[in-house]
Amino acid sequence: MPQDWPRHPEKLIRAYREHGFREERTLDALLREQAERHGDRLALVSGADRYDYAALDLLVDRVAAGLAALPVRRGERVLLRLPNRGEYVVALFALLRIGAVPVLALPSLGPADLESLLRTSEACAVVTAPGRGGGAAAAARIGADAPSVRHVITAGPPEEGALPWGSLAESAPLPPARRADPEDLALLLLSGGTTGTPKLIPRTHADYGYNALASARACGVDRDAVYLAVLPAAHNFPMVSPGIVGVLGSGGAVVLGPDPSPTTAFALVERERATITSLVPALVPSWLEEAGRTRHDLSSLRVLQVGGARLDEATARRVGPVLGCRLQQVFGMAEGLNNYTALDDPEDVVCTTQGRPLSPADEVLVVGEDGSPVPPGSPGELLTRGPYTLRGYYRARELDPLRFTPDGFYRTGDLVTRSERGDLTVVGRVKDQVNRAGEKIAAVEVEEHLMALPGVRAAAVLGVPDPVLGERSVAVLVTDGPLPAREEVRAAMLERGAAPFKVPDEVRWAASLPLTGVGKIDKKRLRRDFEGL
Ligand code: OOB
Repeated sequence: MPQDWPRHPEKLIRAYREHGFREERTLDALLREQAERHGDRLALVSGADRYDYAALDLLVDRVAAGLAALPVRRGERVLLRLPNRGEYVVALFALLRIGAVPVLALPSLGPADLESLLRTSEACAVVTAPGRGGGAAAAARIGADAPSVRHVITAGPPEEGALPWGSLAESAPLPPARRADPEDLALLLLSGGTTGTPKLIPRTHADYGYNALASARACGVDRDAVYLAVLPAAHNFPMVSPGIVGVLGSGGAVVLGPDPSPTTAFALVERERATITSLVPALVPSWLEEAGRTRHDLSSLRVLQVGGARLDEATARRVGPVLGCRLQQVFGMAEGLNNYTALDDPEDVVCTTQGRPLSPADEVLVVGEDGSPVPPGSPGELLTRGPYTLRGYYRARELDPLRFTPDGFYRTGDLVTRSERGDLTVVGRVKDQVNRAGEKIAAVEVEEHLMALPGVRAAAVLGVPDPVLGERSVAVLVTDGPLPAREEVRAAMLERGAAPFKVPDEVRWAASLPLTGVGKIDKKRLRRDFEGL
């Protein structure tokens, strides 16, 4: 059988382990250890539910037993499509505890994405719950239709053919099972992607745990931290940078916010005395505005992490004075590499760069178009290799030569500059992607949907600067008849199962699209032609 995913070379893993660059415990053991050490400390808050470490660990044990009884077996994949609710954290650790592999799906994904994830992962179960966008019933139906899926579990209103979440938690806790090997596959994350179908990122206990705990150290997170998670919890940023896993692994408390609006979040900051939270740049202006008029006490907040997309300098400079806390820029990727500005970096570094790699073992190269390194300060593509960066996607070996160098560096597709002292600044992108308010959209995926519209002869999708979203997506269409209105495009794309956030924000007409010498759409020229959009 072909290998599902390429590991780091054995020798390198040994070297990383020797130097403490791989976590030696499984992810669920991190939680268990905290429960044994101080079971009565607060671990998780979700709405009116509060769990100390002992209660959370026991619930994880019960749900693990319930899942094992279905059965969900060691090594089998399970799609989690859950909003920021307690069930997400419990299901995640319960699956890890029985050695099953959670596939983390953001609730904003469309039916087509879910189908593709289920096909690639051959998941045996789906766990879903209604969130802000609803969609749990649709996810349950998709799960029920997928050939690999044997069980659909819903933490919402009863669904025909679905098991209620509550029935899982009624099981007696499992007897201690054989421990998973930390070098085993722990979970699968969704790549932002540049291809038509979503790619899955394999992460092991050893690399994900190291990512989370080393991040906790870099971010000053310890047992006194109270982390407010307002971004969708299945995203890598609120998971391990240091996020839910880093905070629980350090004995701190995680507060799940149901939505990222400042009014909801500020009430939670005050009520739970939150010390750290993380946002994408598109949310920062509304937080700053609301901070000016809120009556909530935000004095507990020590760190605001911002990442996922470019933060402009003017907004960055307002964070400290307005919110009364430190800004930390985070430039990360689900594929691995995390960069942070340090909490004690000079103001200029914090406000104008995206920081430095987390680990001394992270190798970064900034290369020009010919693949050779550029001098400090010059832009080039960021390549990286290290103890927690993937060596290849899951069941997509055909991508290896495109996305990795022969010696194992991951091609991030990000254009960066590196200063003399090693700080990275993201200045652009060579990958064909739109970064819309931190959500990544593969241009080619949207173009495929657009090409299916009647009368569309050619389609190109561009990300153009936007004051609110950072970037908005613009579709440029060559059509036989009249240009379809955005609403028509939206209806057609949703009909085809696309996620709503992937629908272009604007639809434009062109007589033709410029082509490169090899006949591909010349997006650089197209962008120039549409300058001032
Ligand atoms: C995070 O992860 P992904 O996988 O959704 O997206 C990764 C991509 C990067 O390759 C880069 O293009 C962009 O998102 N990005 C940034 C950025 N942080 C990420 N671009 C500019 N400035 C930044 N600060 O987005 C992610 C994962 C872990 C922590 C934080 C973000």
